[in-house]
Amino acid sequence: MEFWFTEKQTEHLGLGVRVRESLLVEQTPFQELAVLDTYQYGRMLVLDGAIQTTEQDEFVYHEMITHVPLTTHPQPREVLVIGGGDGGAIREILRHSEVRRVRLVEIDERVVAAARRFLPGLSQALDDPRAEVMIADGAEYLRALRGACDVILVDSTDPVGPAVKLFEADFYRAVHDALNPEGLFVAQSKSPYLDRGLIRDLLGIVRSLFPVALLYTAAIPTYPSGLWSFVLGSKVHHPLAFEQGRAEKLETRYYSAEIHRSAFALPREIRDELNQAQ
Ligand code: AG3
Repeated sequence: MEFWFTEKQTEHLGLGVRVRESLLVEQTPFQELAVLDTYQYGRMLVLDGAIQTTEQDEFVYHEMITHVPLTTHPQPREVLVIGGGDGGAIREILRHSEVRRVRLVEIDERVVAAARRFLPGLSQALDDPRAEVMIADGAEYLRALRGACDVILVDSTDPVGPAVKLFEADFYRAVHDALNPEGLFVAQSKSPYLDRGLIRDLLGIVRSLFPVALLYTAAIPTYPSGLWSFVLGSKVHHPLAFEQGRAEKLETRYYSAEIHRSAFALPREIRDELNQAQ
């Protein structure tokens, strides 16, 4: 008998994955959490029916949410991750020798527990001496960090449940205040094909707060539409003025100096729509 999990990506579109074994299904205080062993993508972390990461394609997302901002900053010492309890972003951040400390604030301790148990390739990084894991509401935690961070990453779920406020102006004002005068941030911002309105609004918020506000993309096979986006906001440093040598030195599978540059080139229609919204 075949078992399939389908992420309902829109009202009318689903991505079906054949499941070898369901390893965990649990209702946490925040969301429904599942870990599935799939034939195509290996183990898969699912929150409220949305695929968060898989063993086979997680490297694209985690490399792109981390190395673009970290290479943009000339000296990223203090890094904060909001969400990302699986540890994948931390693993990539720790490849940067400039980083002295990376704090992770995850709201749902069950996500960390599930990753520790089923996704060691990601979660092992959480035990690194430079990493600190905190179980707390990232939006609250941020308010205590006035000017303390060089780079902030928002590795959240989509705006449902606990993540809704991570897409609102108030939160980005707090991100701005938690960054030091040369700081910058990146947040995952869904699909340019399916979520254009959300991206336009988010970019509008970021433009009103940061002199540098840009969108970049990466091809991620298991996320809705396969094309994913990230919003970057920076107080000083421009991502296209990055140090290529540092980018090329990193041990990566997707990210490179070329990818860093080309990720900011948007399909014409999307570019024009976002420019108009300015
Ligand atoms: N966070 C972003 C996942 C968004 C996926 N959305 C969806 N499948 N509808 C990923 C967390 C990985 N550290």
